[in-house]
Amino acid sequence: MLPKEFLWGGATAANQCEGAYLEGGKKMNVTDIITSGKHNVPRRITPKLESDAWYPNHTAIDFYHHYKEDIALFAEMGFKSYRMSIAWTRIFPNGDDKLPNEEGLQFYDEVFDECHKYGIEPVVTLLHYDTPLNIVDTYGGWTNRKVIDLFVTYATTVLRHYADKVKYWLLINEINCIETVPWYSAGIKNATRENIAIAAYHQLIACAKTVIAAREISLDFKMGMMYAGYFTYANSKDPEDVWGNYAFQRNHLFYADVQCRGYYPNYKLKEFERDGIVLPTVKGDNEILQNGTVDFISFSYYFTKVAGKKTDFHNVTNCLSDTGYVNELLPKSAWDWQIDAKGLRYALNLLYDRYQKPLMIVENGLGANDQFSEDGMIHDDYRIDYLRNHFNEMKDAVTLDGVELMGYHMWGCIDIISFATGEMSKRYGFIYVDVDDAGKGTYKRLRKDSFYWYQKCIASNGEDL
Ligand code: BGP
Repeated sequence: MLPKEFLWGGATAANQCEGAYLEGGKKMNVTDIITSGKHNVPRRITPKLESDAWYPNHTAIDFYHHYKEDIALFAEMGFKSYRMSIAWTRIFPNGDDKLPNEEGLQFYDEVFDECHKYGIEPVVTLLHYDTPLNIVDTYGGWTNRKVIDLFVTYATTVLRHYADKVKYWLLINEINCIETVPWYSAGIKNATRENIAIAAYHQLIACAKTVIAAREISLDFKMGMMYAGYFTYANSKDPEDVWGNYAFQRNHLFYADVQCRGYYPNYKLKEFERDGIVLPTVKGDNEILQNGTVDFISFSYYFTKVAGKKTDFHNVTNCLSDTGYVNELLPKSAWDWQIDAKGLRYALNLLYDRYQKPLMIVENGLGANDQFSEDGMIHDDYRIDYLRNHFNEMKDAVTLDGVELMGYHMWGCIDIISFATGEMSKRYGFIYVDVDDAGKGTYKRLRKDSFYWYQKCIASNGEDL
């Protein structure tokens, strides 16, 4: 049995659901200048908005105006928690404003009040791929140490303002993906090894400083890091592949190592030494890392990958793409993401064994090309099967392996913009939203079969699958 206080919920991100990209005082962030892509056509960063290009994050699913309806639907499913993010640019539109934007603070006050109306606990990500564009234009993004204090000012402002409404905070979404999506993660245009290492250093210091400040604001806060689940299997039993896989996976886990243990591990320092990368350390930084470790680890899990002697960690062009090898034993989604339910048990044990800290799944789910049946419904049995298989492995990790798991949040609990492709047609939700890849539609919401299945799952605390 899962613990009775298990947080069953769902997840979204501001930039992928809110829309209203210039409303309520908000200014642009790095996602607002990225065009839509397609399954195999990458999205484009356009420093100047192009009149004939489509920018899906500008409207998304208009959660900004539909949040009451959407949260009511989450409550109908029985959500205990809802993982969402605050857009930095709603609170400090330029990222460096002297005072916060009251309209932005008000918007999230209303969202959190709506959640609490139904007994839903918010789980709030402070930065989910949406660094203010002005931070990039004026400071050059996270390679500039100044951004540390700008982020800490933003973070402590919302931590203080929502202290009595939000207990669970996630620092930087998928912080290990700075290596592969540096623009989304850190507003880095020139993604050299050095720039990524420097920006990552500043983000890790910013996270630690935020945790230290959080302890002063409320002892009730639970501060979590957010790790992009890079869980890989060796491409063969060749020791070179086994080592290559180990090194690849550890390069991602490095970001969790620092946030959970409070220091840069030797294997990373030796790598930087070999590669002539000099970290921009400042006196006092080591103490900050040491004192700013997190309470729990949240992570995303979509797939496992395969890695080996030929996988070069620093040349993986997209955090969600293959590491060069496909596991032909596994089925794949319509977007070629390998489906591996057993891998979730492996992932939960790997993280728990390495850090002995409580875990929280804050992203998992199946992006699919949902279609209506003649009866006007969406019979997404494939999504129910995916979730049932993953929940069985998740329960085994808890009941058979003793993993401490705080909760589960299905990614895209309502259809939202795909991060990698900008499409709406890559649908994850329990709730269908009538918007197409060009932003056209009625924006009406519709319950899929999985909506009712998840309702029963939550009501039985994961027993009735
Ligand atoms: C993760 C991001 C999420 C979400 C997810 C699914 O990396 O943290 O924001 O988008 O990927 O990816 P996609 O939306 O491209 O299917």
